[in-house]
Amino acid sequence: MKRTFTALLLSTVAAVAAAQHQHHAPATTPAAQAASTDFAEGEVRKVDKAAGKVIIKHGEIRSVNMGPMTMMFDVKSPALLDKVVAGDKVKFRVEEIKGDYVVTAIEKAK
Ligand SMILES: [Cu+2]
Repeated sequence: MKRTFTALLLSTVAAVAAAQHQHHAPATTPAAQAASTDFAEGEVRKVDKAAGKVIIKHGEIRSVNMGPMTMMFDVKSPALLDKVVAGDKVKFRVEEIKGDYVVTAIEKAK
């Protein structure tokens, strides 16, 4: 009995550890959905307008349950990248669209 419990406990710990590493897991809670219009803060590292991608060092993004990191995002429209260049501090909105994290709005932070 004790051995069974220990095995169960270990598998639970492993599952939790795995979940914590999947920051890109879909946000499924109603609260996260409702917060999808929140703006996150970050700093642009690279703009690739031709590819429609931008690399942003960002803070916490509550709309998609993501902690701070530097990562590449798709953008909804390349035109969104007209007004930002590498080094800009920005506010931006991220939405999860078909499993990808997509920047749907971005503006220079004042
Ligand atoms: Cu991220």
